Amino acid sequence: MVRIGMMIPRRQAVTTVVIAVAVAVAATACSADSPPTDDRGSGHYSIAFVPKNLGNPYFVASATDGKAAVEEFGGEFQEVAPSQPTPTGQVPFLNTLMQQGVDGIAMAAVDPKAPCDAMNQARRTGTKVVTFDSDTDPTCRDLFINSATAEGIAKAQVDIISEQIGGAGEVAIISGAPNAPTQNKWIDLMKKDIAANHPGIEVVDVVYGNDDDQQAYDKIAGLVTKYPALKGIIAPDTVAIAAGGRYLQKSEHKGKIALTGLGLPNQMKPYVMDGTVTKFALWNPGDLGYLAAHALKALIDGTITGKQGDKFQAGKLGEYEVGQDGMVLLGQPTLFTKDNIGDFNF
Ligand code: RAM
Repeated sequence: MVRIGMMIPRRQAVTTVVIAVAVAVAATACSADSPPTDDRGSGHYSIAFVPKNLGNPYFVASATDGKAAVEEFGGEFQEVAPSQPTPTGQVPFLNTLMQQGVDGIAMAAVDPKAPCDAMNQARRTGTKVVTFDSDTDPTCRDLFINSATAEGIAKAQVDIISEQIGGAGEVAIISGAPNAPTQNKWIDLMKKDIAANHPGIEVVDVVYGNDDDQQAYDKIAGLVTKYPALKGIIAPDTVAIAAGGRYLQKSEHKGKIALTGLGLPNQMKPYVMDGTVTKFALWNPGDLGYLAAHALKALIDGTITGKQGDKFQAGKLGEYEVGQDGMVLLGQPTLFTKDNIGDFNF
């Protein structure tokens, strides 16, 4: 990965973002907590989370545990994000955070490239930047805090749908934002796995609900109408799988069209308990936020630089090591069924 060690003068950095300030003022209005002042180096860590958008329960869980981590090590936490996950929507928020001079930013990227200039500008002024959940180009961040391997996530979903439809039939995919880098990687890997190992399955469509419950619901209704022979839906998106559960639960297709993907156990419990959904996967998004906060602390402290082999302590989660391309892996996805879903609360 590329490291940018050179600092630019603070005044120059401020000049660079002057155009963004008007937008940035509006951006801070969405902040959950009051913004920190420029206190870098004061030893009390001002850390900002920038999810894809506000209001997604998945990122609420990440921010809750991220905030807990920041407070554990005596820092100040804020969360800012656009209301919609559009490719450039995060940029003004990043510019504002750079202007505030926060110590660290943890961002879930909506687009692999659109926020890169803003991220690298912030890094040049001394802010540590990690991506979590969804990565950008590796040259734009110090670390990527990844939930699980893309291969493992993709295979888990394909195996479940194949098992549920008896290895044959039409399947559609519904994701979140069309540009979302990590989700697009999972979709690509799922398609390749299906083509190579499940010749009886045909992926008939890929649609996007934009991380919005109603849009996802409408897209799923559209898929069911458009493909009368549809046997299964894969939703690698917590918003879309919950909308799918809600749609199928009340429809004549309940129990006939299989639905799986990545979901929050708390949202999916009703659909699993009544048999609308039988199996899906996810990791703990709270732990992901907690790990991202601790990774930022280690970068800010200078105990790690982000190179492969760097090790750091992540509070209650224990020790983590930086892998290839500056990636830190949380763990493996968990599979949820009627038998274990009651054991989880997120
Ligand atoms: C949604 C978001 C998030 C993704 C999960 C699985 O909540 O799009 O980025 O990782 O689903």
